[in-house]
Amino acid sequence: MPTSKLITIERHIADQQHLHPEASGEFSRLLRDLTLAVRVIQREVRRAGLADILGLAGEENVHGEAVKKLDALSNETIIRAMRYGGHLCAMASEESEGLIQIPERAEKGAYVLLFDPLDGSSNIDVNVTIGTIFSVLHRVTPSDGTVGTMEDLLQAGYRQVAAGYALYGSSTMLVYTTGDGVDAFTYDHTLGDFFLSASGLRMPERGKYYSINEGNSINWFGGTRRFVEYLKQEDSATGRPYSLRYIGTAVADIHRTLLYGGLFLYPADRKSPNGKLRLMYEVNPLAMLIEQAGGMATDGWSRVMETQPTSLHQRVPLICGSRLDVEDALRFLADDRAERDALIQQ
Ligand code: P6P
Repeated sequence: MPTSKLITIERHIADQQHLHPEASGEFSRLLRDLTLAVRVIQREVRRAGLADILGLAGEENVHGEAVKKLDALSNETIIRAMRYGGHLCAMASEESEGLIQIPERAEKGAYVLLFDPLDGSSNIDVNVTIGTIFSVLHRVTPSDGTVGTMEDLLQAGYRQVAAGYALYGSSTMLVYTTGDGVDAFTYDHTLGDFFLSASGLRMPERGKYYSINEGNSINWFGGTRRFVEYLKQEDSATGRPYSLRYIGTAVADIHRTLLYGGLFLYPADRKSPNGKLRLMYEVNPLAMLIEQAGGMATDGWSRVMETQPTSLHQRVPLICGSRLDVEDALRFLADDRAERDALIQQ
């Protein structure tokens, strides 16, 4: 929880490594390089308005979505910061169609990195919080210095060794887990470093917020509709009605959910039976953080990190947050399973 100690992220990473004498230090160096990339991205995000790098880069990403310049810049920054570090054998990004090769002359490491370089890019031009999301897995092919493969990337979320996000809001934060709880760091611009601001984040068992795009309600399955109506009913014994908070940047909505509890939902619906969010570099890392903070992360029916990936950019529904709130949601959404499965089998 809140900490009064003055600990930089570098010191924290070193301390955490010290707890694992068997660690080679490769993982620590990976996190250190990733932190550098976040420092560069946050600088560009902070000066976007001044540097006139807002607006479209004139490109389209793999999903046919207009790419804004900051997206492209963030993507390049992470790739440049990580590809020669010697920790990775492959990477994947929302902004890149396939596997991102580690250069031939670069040393190949034991990990793979998947990331969304700038989540919430539709909010860039209106100065609403955006973020970077990352997921780290250990390669499954032999760690023999060879390049990684799609098999190394397409692993279920429960196999992640680290996950986290950077949040470019009123302050810049870095929140991550290596499987031993969730720690949060806040950037001090005057010193140019991240300082530990909360250690061992735990979310409440139940919250008072729900977070969903009500504009999609016309497409919701019956169970989803009944659950949201349930949350809006007056019942002081169960703290209802809940309040709606929806920023439209998953990292920001999840950050609030981590701190205050409640629910974040991007459910399956009749128009998008697999939801919208991407499994590999949005849902899996966010789900690991939610679980590490004592919450639950599902696809509406089962633990989402059990999902066996079939492609880099596949979408998956996400219903996550405080344990008691998610359990309530699952009871309602059970009614939607058959209709949803019928749609995805078409
Ligand atoms: P909608 C941002 O584009 C994003 O991928 C997530 O960060 C966010 O939660 C979601 O899309 C918002 O989608 O359909 O509500 O605008």
